[in-house]
Amino acid sequence: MSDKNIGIYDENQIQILEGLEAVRKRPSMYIGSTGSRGLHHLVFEVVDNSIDEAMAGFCSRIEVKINKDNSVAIIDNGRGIPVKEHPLKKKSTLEVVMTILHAGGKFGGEGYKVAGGLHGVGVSVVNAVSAWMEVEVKRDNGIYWQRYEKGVPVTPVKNKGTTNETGTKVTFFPDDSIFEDITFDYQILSQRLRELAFLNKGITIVLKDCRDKEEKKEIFQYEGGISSFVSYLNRNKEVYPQEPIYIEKELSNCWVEMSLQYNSGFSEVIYSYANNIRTQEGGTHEAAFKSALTRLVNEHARRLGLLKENQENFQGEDIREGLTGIISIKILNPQFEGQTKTRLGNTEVRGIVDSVITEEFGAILEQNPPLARKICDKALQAARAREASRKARELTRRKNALEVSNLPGKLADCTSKNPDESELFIVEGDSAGGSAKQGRDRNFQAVLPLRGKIINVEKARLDKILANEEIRTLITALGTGIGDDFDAQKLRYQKVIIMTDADVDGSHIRTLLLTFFFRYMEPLISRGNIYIAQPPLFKVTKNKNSYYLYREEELEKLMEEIGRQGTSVQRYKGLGEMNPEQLWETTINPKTRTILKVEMQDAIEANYIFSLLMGEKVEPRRKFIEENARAVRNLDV
Ligand code: 0RA
Repeated sequence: MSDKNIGIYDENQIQILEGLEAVRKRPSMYIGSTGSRGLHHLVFEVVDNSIDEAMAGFCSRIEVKINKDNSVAIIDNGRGIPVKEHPLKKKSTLEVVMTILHAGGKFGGEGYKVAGGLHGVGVSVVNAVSAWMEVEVKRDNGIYWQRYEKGVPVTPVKNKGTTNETGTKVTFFPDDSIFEDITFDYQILSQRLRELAFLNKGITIVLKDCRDKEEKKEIFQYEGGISSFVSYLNRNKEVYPQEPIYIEKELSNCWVEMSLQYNSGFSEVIYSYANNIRTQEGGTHEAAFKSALTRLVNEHARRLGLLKENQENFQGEDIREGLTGIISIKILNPQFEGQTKTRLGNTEVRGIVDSVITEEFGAILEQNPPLARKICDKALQAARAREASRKARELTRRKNALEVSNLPGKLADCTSKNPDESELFIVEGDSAGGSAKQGRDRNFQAVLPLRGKIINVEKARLDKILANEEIRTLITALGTGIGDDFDAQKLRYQKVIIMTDADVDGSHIRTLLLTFFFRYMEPLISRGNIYIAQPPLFKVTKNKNSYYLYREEELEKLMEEIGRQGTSVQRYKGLGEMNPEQLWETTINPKTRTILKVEMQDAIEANYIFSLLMGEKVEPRRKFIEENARAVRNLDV
C-alpha cells in the first residue's frame, strides 16, 4: 500500500466515507451530544475497548493522558488491534477497525463486552469526529502506526520497529467544528475512570493531565472491587459492619458481584451496573437484589424471634434505611431498555441474581448471628419510624387528592393549571413573599413563602421530616407526593425556582431545600425542574438611569464607566428591600431575569457532598470547608 492510494475510490472507500460522513453529519446519533457529555464520551468509548480487553483477561493497565495540546491518548497493554490483512477488505485490519463503522467489535470470540447505552459504537466513530487521530499497535513482534484526519487515513499503516510487547495506543484531537467546546474536564474523566477501576477489580487505570505546568496524576487500582467502592461511598461516615459485605459468583454465564454496608444516616444509596454501565433506571438485577435482601432479612428476623407471628414483615425500605449497596453484573447480551436506555431488561438475570444473593448472603447471615441481629434491629427501628410517619404522610397525601381547594393557605397559586407553562417561586420570608406575590404574573407564576427554617433532612427520619410544616406545605404545593408515592408526572409546575436572599441565611435555606430535593425528589433535579433565582446585589443610579448588578466584580467596572460623581449605590441585603416592581423587573420576569438551572454532573459525588455538608460528622466537614473555602465566590461576611 502506498500514499498514492489515497483519493482512489473503490467501492470499499466509498462505503467507508459514507459511514463516517453519516457520523460527521449527525454526531449526536452516535455519541449522544456535541456538548461536554459527547466530548467525554469519546475518551470513554476508546477506554471501553481497553476495558473489554481487560475483561477478556488480556489487559491489566490502562492509561489516559491529556496532552499539552488537549489531545488525549489512551494506552493499554492488551493484545493490540490486529494488523494483518483483513480477509474481506484486503487491507490491514487495523485500518478496517479504525475506519469502518461497527467494525470495532471483536471478531468472534465473545466476552462480557461493554456494549449498550451510548457506548460500544466503535473507535471509528471517535475517529470520524476527530480533527486527527493516530494509532500505535504493538503486536506480532512489531510496532505499527497510522494517522487519520476526520476519519480518513492520511498515511498507510507503517511498521515502525520491533517489540515483544503488545498493546494499543490511540491518540485523538476532537474536531472543534463538531464540538461546542473541546476542552476536557479532569474531574469528569477522573470520576468515571475511578468508577471503572472499582467495577473491574485489580485493573490499574492511570489518569495524567499534562496541560498545566504542574502535572496531575492519579492511579486507580482496587483489589476489593465494588467493596472498595462501597467503602469509598461511605468514607467519613460511621459504618456497620466495619468491612463491607461482599459476594461474587458466576452462574449460568452471568457474573454477579454485590457489596453492602450500613452507615448511620437515613438515606438509601443503591447503584446498579450491567457490563460496567450504570443502570440508573434499575432493571431485573436491581429488583432481584432488593427482593432477595428483603426476603432474607425477614426470614432471619422471624428465626431470631425479632418479628413475632402477629407482626407484619419489614418492608424493603425499612431494610434499606442507611444502606449503601452496589450490584454489578456482567452478561453476554445485555438488553438496555427505558427512556434513557439504562434499565436492564434481561429476564433470565432475575433468577440468577436471586439465587446468588440468597445462597451467598444467606450463608453470611447464617454464619454471623450478631450481624444478622444488628441488621434486623436496624430494620425494626426503621419500621417503627415508618409507622409513626404514616400519619403525617397521610396528611400530605389526602391534600393531594383534594386538588386546589385544599392547597396550603400560604401558597399564592397561579391561574393556569397547565404545568408546562407554570412556575413556582419558593421565597424566603413573608415580606419578600409579599413583594413576590404582588410583583409576579399571576397567570402562570405561583409563590410559596417559607416562614421558618426548613428541617435538615440529612439528619432526620421521614417521620420527623413530615412533621415539619414547611416541608408538608412544599410537598402539597408541588403535587408529586414523596417517597414511594412520588410521581414526577404530577408536578404542578415545570419550573420550581428557589429565591432566597444573597446572604448566609439565604444560602443556608437554599442548601436545605436542595438537600431535600436531592434526597426525596431526585428526579426533579435530573429532569431539570429545579432552578435558582438570581436577585441583583446592587442598584446603581445616576441621573435618570438605573443599573442592576448581579456580581460583585461588575460594580467597580461600572463605576469606572459612568464615573463616581452623582452616582448612588444601593446594596440589596435582602429580597425584601425591593418593591414588587423592582423584584419583577430584576428577578421574576422571564424576559429580563436570569435563573440558574440546578444540574448534577455526578450523582455519586453529589451524594458525598450533601452528606458531608449536611450530615452528622463535624470534623470531615470542617476539613472540606477549609480546603474549599478558597474556591468560594461571593462569600459575604
Ligand atoms: C479488534 C479485535 C481484537 C482486539 C481489538 C479490536 C482491540 C481494540 C482496542 C481499542 C483500544 N484498545 C484495544 N485493544 C484491542 C481482538 C484481537 C485478538 O483476537 O487477538
